[in-house]
Amino acid sequence: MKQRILKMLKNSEDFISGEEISKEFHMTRAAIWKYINSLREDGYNIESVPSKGYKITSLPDILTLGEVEPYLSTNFIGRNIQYFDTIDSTNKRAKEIAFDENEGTVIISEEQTDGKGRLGRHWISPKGKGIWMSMILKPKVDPMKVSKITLLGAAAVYKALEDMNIKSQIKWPNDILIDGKKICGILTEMNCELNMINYVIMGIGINVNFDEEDIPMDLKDKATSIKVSQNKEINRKELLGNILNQFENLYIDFRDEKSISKTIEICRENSALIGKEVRIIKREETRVGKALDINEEGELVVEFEDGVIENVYSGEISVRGLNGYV
Ligand code: BT5
Repeated sequence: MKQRILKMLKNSEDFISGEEISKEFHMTRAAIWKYINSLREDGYNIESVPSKGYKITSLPDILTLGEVEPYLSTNFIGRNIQYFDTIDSTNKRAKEIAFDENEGTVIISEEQTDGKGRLGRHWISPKGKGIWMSMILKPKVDPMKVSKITLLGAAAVYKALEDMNIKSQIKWPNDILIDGKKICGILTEMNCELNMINYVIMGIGINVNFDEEDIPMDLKDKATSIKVSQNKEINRKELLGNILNQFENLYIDFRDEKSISKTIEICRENSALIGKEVRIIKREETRVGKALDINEEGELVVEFEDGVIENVYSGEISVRGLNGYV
């Protein structure tokens, strides 16, 4: 009901009287007053004038469905958003509810107290400054193909930023960089049987409106935020809507087992690795080579020092820069 009252207020440029609202929703003026106060607690500024009624004067910077919906053009991705002010990890929460929720459900929190990177690493997720979200997906494809979902996510983030005139690069397989520094990481996890996926959780973390001082000292060399790089505050709702829209388009091809060449092309053309000397760490083994391409399977094609060319399907990659490998 609160959302319906909110919608009514948002759709009107003028004041709406308490009487009008109470007629529309068949409720008492006192009940309406309670909902208005609850909306105020959520951060909506609502002016009330005795003879005129209520009017929204400003919207809060929060990533609820109500706030993101105006930017959404999807059919199923992000149409159910479970929103938290604070949570340990959105990926963890998504795993807890994945069996019961539909494909496309998104968990979002303004802050994570125990955000996860790959291999149990920590992901810093300060309040209101980023997009910390996890998506529940249930593709009926071979579990072996799941790693491609990370590339779909990376391509979607790239395209969404491009829509907002922000140039980034994709560092295969799970990072987005601006000015050579990480602004986004993706963590894809799966629950499956031998040849059937129960669910996939794709977690995306984006440093949107961090200020310089929000980036911990030990990460300053390798991490930045969109705001720091562009020198301006970014509309998180618009960015999130764009990402979900872009992702749905790319995901449909994957889910329907069509070619994901659009995704591969985006990852290839905007790669931070192709043509560079790279160091690949995989299960304690470190190898050095040159990244040549990303093939149609989404694997990184690398020419190693001994001249052997191999397709790499996962691993930790660092790129040779001025100060060694970063
Ligand atoms: C990743 O891991 O890049 C995947 C990050 C996924 C985070 C999202 S947020 C929503 C969802 N819920 C979760 O709990 N997680 C997902 P990896 O490649 O392992 O990178 C982790 C490393 O990046 C850390 O060890 C730090 O060095 C660095 N790091 C930590 N927080 C960072 C941040 N906010 N920005 C840039 N780098 C960060």
